[in-house]
Amino acid sequence: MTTMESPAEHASAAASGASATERFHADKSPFEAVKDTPPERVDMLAREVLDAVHATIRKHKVSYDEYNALKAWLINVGQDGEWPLFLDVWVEHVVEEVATDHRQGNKGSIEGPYYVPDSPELGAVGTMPMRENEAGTPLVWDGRITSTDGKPLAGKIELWHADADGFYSQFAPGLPEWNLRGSFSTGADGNFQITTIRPAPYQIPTDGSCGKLIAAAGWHAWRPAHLHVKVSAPGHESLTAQLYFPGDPHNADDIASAVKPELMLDPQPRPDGSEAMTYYFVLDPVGA
Ligand code: MBD
Ligand code: FE
Repeated sequence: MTTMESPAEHASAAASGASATERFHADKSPFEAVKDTPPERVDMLAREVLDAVHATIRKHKVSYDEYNALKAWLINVGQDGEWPLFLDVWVEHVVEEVATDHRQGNKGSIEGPYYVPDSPELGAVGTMPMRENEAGTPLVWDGRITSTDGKPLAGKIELWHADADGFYSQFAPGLPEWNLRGSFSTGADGNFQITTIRPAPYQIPTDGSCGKLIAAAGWHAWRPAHLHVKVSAPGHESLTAQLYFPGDPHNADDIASAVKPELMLDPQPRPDGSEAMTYYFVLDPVGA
């Protein structure tokens, strides 16, 4: 036994929620991007959301006790820092669907709360930062970035994923800062080869407010195992996606509703115990 803290013992909803909330504020200036939104649109969106809430209350005769429980729960979501988790799990998938509806190239999926920019640059062929003896089946992934017309693209893949215990670096304690986070840049041939390990299925924190809703509603908290990517190339729309593994019991009932058939991988076992796979990305030219 070592005395090093294991994330499993010390990970908490409040700690990962606080990190995700802090990360969101550090990366984005969300109000700047919508500062020219006309009041008519704000009025319409706010009114229709409130109308839907009112209709639900009337339809189901929501009581004062239920209203007060909701009020307390919403306050707690903020205190736990779980707004990024709540929104990305239960809302973002529809925003992503609307935003990428026009694309001819690769299907996308939600970003989720655990992206961190500026991960270590590893070239076109490289191994993800990981601990010595990192647990999990080694994965060797050959791929290419092309445009919708088939032309290879010099671009960049940012990859981040959970470890074999389902923990993300920078959001669970005890992990090296950039563990299983890396950036890969392709040359003009668009080709890359990434070595990493298979992540575990991910259970969203059960000890915070999102977990409380899940338990109270009798839902489960699982996302299937997944790799997160952001793929970009000059003159092309950048792609945010997740890739999934066949046979995962939660591919069909992802709590975040973020699985699409086009995002399924096909890893093949190799004699040395690792797995090999290919997955190609197709990006849409800007303004196409
Ligand atoms: C995750 O790892 C994730 O990808 C999403 C969308 C929500 C919670 C945790
Ligand atoms: Fe994830």
